[in-house]
Amino acid sequence: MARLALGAALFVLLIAGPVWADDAGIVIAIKDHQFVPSTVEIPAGTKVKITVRNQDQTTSEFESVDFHREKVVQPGGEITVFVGPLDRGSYEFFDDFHPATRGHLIAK
Ligand SMILES: [Cu+2]
Repeated sequence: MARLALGAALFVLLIAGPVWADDAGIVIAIKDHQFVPSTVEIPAGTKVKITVRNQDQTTSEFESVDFHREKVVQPGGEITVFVGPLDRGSYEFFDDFHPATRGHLIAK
């Protein structure tokens, strides 16, 4: 039984491993109208998957003029966007429905 489970786990690792490496990305929560974390470092020159989870009771819109993304996030819901490859620098994002809620991607 244990050997079977280990075998299954190894199999999952083998088929899913590379996907995790490419696909894990970054998770940002929206909580009490703050991005958590509000500053996120990403590698420059690489396409990055960003998951935004809205933990508030209000609808948000994850938006960035700097990296040209805009997506509504329902209360309790999540969205994913792919960003980049970006040059080194700081890129602002915000909640378009609560514009005081802001954060930055730092590509380095
Ligand atoms: Cu918008």
